[in-house]
Amino acid sequence: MFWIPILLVVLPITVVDAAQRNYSLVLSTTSGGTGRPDGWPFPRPIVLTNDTFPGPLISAQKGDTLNINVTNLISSPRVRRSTTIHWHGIFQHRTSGSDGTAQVSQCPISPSHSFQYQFGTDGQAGTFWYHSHLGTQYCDGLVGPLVIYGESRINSSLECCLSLSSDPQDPLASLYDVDNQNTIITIGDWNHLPANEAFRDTTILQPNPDSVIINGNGRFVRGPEFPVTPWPVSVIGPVTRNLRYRFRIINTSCYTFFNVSIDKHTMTVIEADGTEVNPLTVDSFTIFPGQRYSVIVKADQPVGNYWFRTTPTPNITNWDQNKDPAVNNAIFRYEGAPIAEPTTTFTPPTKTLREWDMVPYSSPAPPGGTGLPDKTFVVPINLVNDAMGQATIWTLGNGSFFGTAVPTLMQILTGSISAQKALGDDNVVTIGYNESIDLTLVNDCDPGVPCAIEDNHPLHLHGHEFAVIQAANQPTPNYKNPPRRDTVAIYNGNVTIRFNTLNPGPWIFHCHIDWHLAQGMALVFAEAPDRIKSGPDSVILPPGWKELCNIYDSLPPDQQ
Ligand SMILES: [Cu+2]
Repeated sequence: MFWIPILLVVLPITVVDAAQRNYSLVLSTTSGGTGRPDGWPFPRPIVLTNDTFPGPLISAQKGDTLNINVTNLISSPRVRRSTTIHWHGIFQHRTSGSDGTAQVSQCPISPSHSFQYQFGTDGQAGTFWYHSHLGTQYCDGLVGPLVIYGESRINSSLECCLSLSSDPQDPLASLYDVDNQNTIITIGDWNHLPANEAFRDTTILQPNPDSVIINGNGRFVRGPEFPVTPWPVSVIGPVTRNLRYRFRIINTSCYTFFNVSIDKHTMTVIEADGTEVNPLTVDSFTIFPGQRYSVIVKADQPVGNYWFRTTPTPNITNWDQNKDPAVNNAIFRYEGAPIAEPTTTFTPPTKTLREWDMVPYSSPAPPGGTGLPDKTFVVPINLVNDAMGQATIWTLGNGSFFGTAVPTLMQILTGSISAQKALGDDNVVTIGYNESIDLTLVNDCDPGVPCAIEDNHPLHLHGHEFAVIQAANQPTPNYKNPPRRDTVAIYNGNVTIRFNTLNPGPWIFHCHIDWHLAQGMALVFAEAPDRIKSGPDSVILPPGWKELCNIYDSLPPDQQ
């Protein structure tokens, strides 16, 4: 018998400080013939970030600080000229001034001006995104992915990290081989008119989108009026046979939700909205605006092309998918497959993700605990008309929120919103420190019949993740190990969520259908206002934050 010497492998453990990650984003608008991501023959202006739509990947390692300089060179008069950028899902502890929400956490960045967002990522890791939070400007293209990878990559340069095959610090890393820039998928909807023109008639609830855009590209329905040559559709991959891919999927839509599936492949869900979950294998899932999922897909089918399907609701194009399946979908391509469109057909799913089946991988108890909450708010959603009958207005809770001339954060810092402030007609709700809060979200659907499409609202809370104690249509509440996320859909049923108030700041809670937000479907929690002003949780403002308002307020309306 041979004795095999045991080789002791000692892994080096390096403790390093979190890095400062510096980014520069320059915003501009397309001109000429480039503004047609779906082949529609009439170009329109698109807001570009560093000359691309969607914007470039911003990535960091867990614990890093991000310093993101935004320069506003948006010049088209057909889109909103000023801007803000929100970092969706980032808690912004002590940095609510960098949350990027117009008239809540800052005044907008005026044309030809810059502002640097500065925020830590604390213990967060996962899939996030960024988008304009001024008016309906993100519908004009200001969207992009933001990914925070695990801490073991801290020593590496960014170039190195993006080519790493997987994240060794991720507790679920053994489940996948590839997780990089090419496995991030943004799915959005698109209008052939700029947002302000598409939604000029505010008596409608929202404009209908014209096409589905995957990673910035899609195909408009060709018809007899516009016989353009087939527009190229996005390609996911090429994937290498037998490797396992972590796809990070982000819904950047202004209205549309999608049923996602890949012909002949299953998907194992491991993350929702920045929280890893116990792996759950499904063959389709629904993703609402603002939400993210990480799914692992094993390339275990014969080399070829398969449809990556993102079936939209509403049915944007009234399109028979058998006629031109490239409408709405992307190509999932294997290495070695011909450069051709797939011929695979749709198989109805047998296992669709149910939101309440997701269990957080670590710390499964809800923020705020498993017992009774300190406070419960019933938050009804209603549709009303304005006094003149000239606009539809949504209410969330006791009223609507349209922003105030002085941002909520500035009002708190100057003392005009105190801890004692009662809920007023401005729809700002003061909440205390270290409370567990349940929100019962009550939809506006007619009883006894399925909700209308526009009555399904993905609601997003800034500054927090929350537990979904009872998802829409979930038979019984789960106080023990409910899913945690930052955007939840009221979808054919009421929803109860729970969060705790350990993050002082003004946090907007709003519908992520951007058209509904523009029509007032929002409220603002002024969380522990006294602690925003002073003490260990007090806000640290980026340079130039206060000056934003003076510059913006002096602009003529067409520059705002
Ligand atoms: Cu809504």
